[in-house]
Amino acid sequence: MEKIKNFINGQYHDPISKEWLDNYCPATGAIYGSIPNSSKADVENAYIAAQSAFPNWSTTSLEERSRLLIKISELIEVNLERLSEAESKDNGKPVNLARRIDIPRAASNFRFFGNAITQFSSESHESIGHDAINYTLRQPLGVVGCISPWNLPLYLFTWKIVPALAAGNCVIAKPSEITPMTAYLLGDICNEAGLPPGVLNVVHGLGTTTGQAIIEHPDIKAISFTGGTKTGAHIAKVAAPMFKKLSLELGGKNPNIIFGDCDYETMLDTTLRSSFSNQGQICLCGSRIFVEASIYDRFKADFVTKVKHLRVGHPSQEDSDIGALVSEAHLEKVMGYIKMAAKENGKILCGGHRVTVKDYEKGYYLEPTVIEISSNDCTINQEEVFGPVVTIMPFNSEDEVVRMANSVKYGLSATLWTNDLKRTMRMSHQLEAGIVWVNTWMMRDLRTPFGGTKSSGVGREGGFEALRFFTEPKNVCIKY
Ligand code: TXE
Repeated sequence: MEKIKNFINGQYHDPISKEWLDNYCPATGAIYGSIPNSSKADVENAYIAAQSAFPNWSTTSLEERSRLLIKISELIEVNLERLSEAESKDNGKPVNLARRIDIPRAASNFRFFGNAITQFSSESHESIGHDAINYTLRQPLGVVGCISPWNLPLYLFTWKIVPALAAGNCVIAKPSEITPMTAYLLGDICNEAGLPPGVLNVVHGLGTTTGQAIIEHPDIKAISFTGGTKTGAHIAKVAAPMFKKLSLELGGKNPNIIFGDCDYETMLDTTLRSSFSNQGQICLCGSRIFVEASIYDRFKADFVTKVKHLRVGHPSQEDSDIGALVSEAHLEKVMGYIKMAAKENGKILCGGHRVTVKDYEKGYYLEPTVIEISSNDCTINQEEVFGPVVTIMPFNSEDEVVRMANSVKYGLSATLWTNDLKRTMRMSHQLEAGIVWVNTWMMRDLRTPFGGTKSSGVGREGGFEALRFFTEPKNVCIKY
């Protein structure tokens, strides 16, 4: 049994309450470890450590901060295999996905922001005619809170903590209680790299206990959160009276819009990925597929054939395309949506059932599922399912598909398949989304702004946007 501990002031600690939670392996359904359910007292200890580390860390030179972050990046790469296996076991994702995407991206996050901070500059404005000059300081906020979800555990955990650290803040971070393992392992890596104690503190536990203690803490200056829309709304409500800075990256219900003039084979392969990567548990997945009527029947036949060939299997097997969903509760929630879609006249073209994987009968496996629908208003097209489930329906005109694409409460990403430049330009303006991909999906350049509109969140992460979020601009006006 693996016992996870809190990482506070550079050391591992049991929770003060001695309260532990079970940690499940999604591939087997078995308990394989325990994690602290940290209380307010643990968060307070983390705060004291972070607050004590802040004066030195915030005045550490940019070169030294950069060196340390890049060193951590290198150590993540050294530990690639160990971290990939841990991520796969904890989350249920295929190990080959963790090895190709999750862990390399965590390393990239450290390298990218380690470099970006040395390029981050502020502005100056000369007030001509008034003999004055203004310049803007970009000061770190102090102690900040980072709360991350279970779908891309180390990838999103580091996406939050690294810009905060690069900008000179000290961090209290909480990974999801469902996938705590790689954030736990990161503590040792930070120590090996020489990150000073207290600069990064990791507390584990339930959102309603540990997470709540972080968001309620009066001296934690900002919260960077990725998770469900409902939790995001709750955090906004709790944080508002304390005027905490908030960055909220929430759910998505993203359209994947396919026109007849697209590069068909590339579109088909990418659509398979954008539908089912990570068991469909990525906020950017294109779960609503709209296909121009002229190619609808062809697409439907080809897509369903490809989906039927996807291999659901134990995540440690290299040839598994689809691993296990993250938890039993989540599996049931996703299956509930499939049942509801069928009730609302959705036609299940393939999938729809729990899969029994030999020797791992209690694992949380689900067939990749394609549902044909006739209206964008049905529940499965309006609510975030967050599983290996997509809908398809035809459209007849650009206006009609833009209207349907925008007719949801979410606005995270949209994907467009067309070779018509004018249409691309028009629709990129019209689609209500923080990110529009044209003829590709999930191509990420870490310099670009990342985040959503409407119920998909507030604020942007990525590049200098993240460094701006984690700093306070202060204008200094000097009359000479
Ligand atoms: O998320 P929660 P859940 C969506 C997806 C999923 C749904 C719910 O649709 O089905 O959200 O997932 C912490 N104060 N996404 O319930 O609860 C929690 O401990 C402070 C989209 O797992 O939002 C975890 O660390 N923190 C998403 C984190 O919030 C609290 C990724 C996210 O958990 C808290 C995941 C509280 N009161 C789910 N309550 C995306 N945008 O990528 C919970 N938490």
